[in-house]
Amino acid sequence: MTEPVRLHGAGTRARADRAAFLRDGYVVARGVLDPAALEAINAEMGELFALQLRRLGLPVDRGPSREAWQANAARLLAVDVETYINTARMTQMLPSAHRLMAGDAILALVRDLGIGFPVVSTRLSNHIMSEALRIPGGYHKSPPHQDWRSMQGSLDSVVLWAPTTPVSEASHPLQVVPRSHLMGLLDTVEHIMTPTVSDPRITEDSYLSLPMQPGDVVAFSSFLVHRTGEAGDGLVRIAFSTRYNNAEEPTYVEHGYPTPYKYSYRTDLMVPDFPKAADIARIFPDATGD
Ligand SMILES: O=C(O)CCC(=O)C(=O)O
Repeated sequence: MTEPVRLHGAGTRARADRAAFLRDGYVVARGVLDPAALEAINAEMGELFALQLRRLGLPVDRGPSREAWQANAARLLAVDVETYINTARMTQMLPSAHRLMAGDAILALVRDLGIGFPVVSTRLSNHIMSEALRIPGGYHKSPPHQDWRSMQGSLDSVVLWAPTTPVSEASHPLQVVPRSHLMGLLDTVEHIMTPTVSDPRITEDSYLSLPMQPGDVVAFSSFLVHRTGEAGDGLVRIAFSTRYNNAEEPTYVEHGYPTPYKYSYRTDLMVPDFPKAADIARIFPDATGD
């Protein structure tokens, strides 16, 4: 611990413990983010689900509780899986979430850990975890994995994971394998979501759950083995994650900044015959369709 760093509001925090990070592969930084900002993001995410429920003529539970948030999301999932998935994805597009996960507090933490020139590796992810929100046949809990395999960036790249709801041992905590980053890149087997680590040194009792409060952030090496905790308390657990490479790490510079990510789009019309001239005129009154 060295000198304090000014954070949100009038608060200060101790610098993140780089020695512990290098040794264990992760560090939990307490009170890094403003809980009020996280609460506001929960409300914005909830409003996305509410907009779709209203469109479908379905009721909307009010209030900031996890119960209401989950009930609304589950109601949408029950009637329209595709719209649920689109809406869950849309929660990753909120400017407020981007601002938070690329804000001064997060970047200060990343720099504390030795990332001299942080650059975003991957688009923001939101992990909405609840048995009640399980997508039929689709993605649910993350299996044991190392993020480096999908990032393939700088060797010192870090992942930041920040819950917007309280996380206990019983609410699908993030589980890490301390010191597993020291094993380097491990072998994998196929999995529906992401290649899963397969290594006899990683056993069930290797995992450590990380209970956290909104405002806490865990930063971990992209080589650290981690997964979603199995146990749930029946209520939704939400966490954003983001990943940073170090643009000045010598091997990353030497390799010429390669990226494994592909960003593409379709050009056929997803809603047939839309938009027509009348649709355009709803936004631009001067539009004539000529
Ligand atoms: O939120 C979770 O449970 C899993 C997150 C994760 O695996 C990741 O961010 O790589």
